[in-house]
Amino acid sequence: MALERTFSIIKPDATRRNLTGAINAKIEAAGLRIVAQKRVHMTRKQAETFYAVHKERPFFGELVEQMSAAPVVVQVLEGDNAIKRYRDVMGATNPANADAGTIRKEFALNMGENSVHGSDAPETAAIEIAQWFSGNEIVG
Ligand code: FUP
Repeated sequence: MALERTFSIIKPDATRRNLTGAINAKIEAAGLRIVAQKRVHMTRKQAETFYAVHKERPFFGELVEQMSAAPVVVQVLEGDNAIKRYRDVMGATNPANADAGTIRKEFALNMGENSVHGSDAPETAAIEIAQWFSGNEIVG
């Protein structure tokens, strides 16, 4: 199995409800190691850059608004097949479709306020990690 890194965000809806620890417990129980972590308040510009791939979608404005409305916790997670492993623990984008036991099933409020982000591919993981962490902030 390949040791990989993925990028994670604990989103404003979750930090507001004091769920950082509960979500980290699920991450660690899934065999992922939190090798970098910090709490930041995204600017609108940072949120727009982060979600640039969605800029033509109808939900873009609301997404940027939500992501910059309150602090988030950005993280780098490491483990075997970390990208897929984390996507599995996160559950489906719409919590109504998420499997039992997943973060989104247990904690997400709706499709927009769905508690966590996780990279979807190695290329995006590398770009997203580089947007938020310098090399010496990641300690495996
Ligand atoms: P995911 O990778 O599961 O976070 O989902 P996407 O990259 O497709 O979407 C990114 C974020 O956009 C979601 F977390 C929430 C928001 N979104 C909506 O608000 N409405 C949609 O129809 C799709 C996504």
